[in-house]
Amino acid sequence: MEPLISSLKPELANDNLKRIADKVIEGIRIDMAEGEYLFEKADLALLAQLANLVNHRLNGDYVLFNHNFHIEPTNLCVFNCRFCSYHKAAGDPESWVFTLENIKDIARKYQNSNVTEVHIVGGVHPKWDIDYYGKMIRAVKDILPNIHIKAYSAIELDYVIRKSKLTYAEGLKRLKEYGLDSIPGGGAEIFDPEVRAKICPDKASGEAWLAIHRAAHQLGIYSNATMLYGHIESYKHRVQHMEAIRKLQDETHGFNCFIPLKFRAANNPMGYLGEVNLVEDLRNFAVARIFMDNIKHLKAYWPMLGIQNTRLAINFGVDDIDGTIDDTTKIYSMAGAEEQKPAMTTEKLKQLIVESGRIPAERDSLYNIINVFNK
Ligand code: V47
Repeated sequence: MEPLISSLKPELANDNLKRIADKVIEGIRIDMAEGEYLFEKADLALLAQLANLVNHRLNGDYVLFNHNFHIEPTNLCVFNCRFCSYHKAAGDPESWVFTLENIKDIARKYQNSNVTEVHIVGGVHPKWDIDYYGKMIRAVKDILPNIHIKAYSAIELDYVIRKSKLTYAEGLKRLKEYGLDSIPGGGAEIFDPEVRAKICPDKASGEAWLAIHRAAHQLGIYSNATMLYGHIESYKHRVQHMEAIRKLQDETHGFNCFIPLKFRAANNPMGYLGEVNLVEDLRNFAVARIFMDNIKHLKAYWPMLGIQNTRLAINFGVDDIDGTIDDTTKIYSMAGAEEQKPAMTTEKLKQLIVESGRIPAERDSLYNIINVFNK
């Protein structure tokens, strides 16, 4: 059901908010100053109404999920992101490096299952070259020939492609030949160079992240975009970040979804900052939904947000809650997310969506709906 936004309009005492709300209701894009204004001044109820309206126009009552698992090939990393709880030095008892055989063993667990996607992402190993990254893809496809491979953040790609002395287009083309299907959204963090200098000083810049995704889209490789929020960034930084992604999407139409990722504070050098509260999470989802008018899907990644909060986020513009995941990611459990062993059965995912008053639908990795669960 279309939200009753008209009933809210006369109650807005603030003229600026009224003007912004009118634009959203009329389907007109809001600009950066208006995005910032929503972050600063709009109350939760208005944001929910507007975000629901935008989402409903794009996605109706469907909330999507898929059947996926993760492979995290290593947590060794040449970079030192200060928010990271996951990377370890070589020799640390908590470090790991998978061989191609290890990767095949993981893939074998999903033979005869209903998974349609594997998400491969990890630390940036100092020694691996582009062909090793390709061989990891091929190892999975040898065992699961029909699986969609969403692999490697722009940070891994930037490092290994440059190391292999290739252009982004050449490197991506090579990985596509090995079987790469799409690219996850990791590594975007906040694009602003001053923020980046403080939270992830030594890794690829925002421009490099955008250039990798542009090159991928030009080769017909779809991708996702993320934003790490709730640390030292300001609302302006969030809006600038979203604007850069919105602009690239106008140019390429290659982003499938936008994924705000809440900074989690356990076991990392930025932990002293603490974490933003749930209201801030919901406000952030809503503004993202309103601002990113050209990206159809907004994902809440439930292992990061927690199951109860994901249920709430569905009423703040979220239409995608990722997948079953099956206990295969450590990035968030090591950073203190409450789902220590992230796995959800299809039944639980469906129940979560139904309890939010929406219709669960299983999607594939390119967001085609495969199954609708009406009852
Ligand atoms: O880039 C790392 C984030 C990202 C912390 O594309 C942290 O479908 C919070 O990008 N607190 C990697 N966040 C994960 C990622 C992702 C996840 C799910 C789905 C998709 C997709 C992509 O995780 C990193 C960083 O932004 N991260 N440490 C932390 N302490």
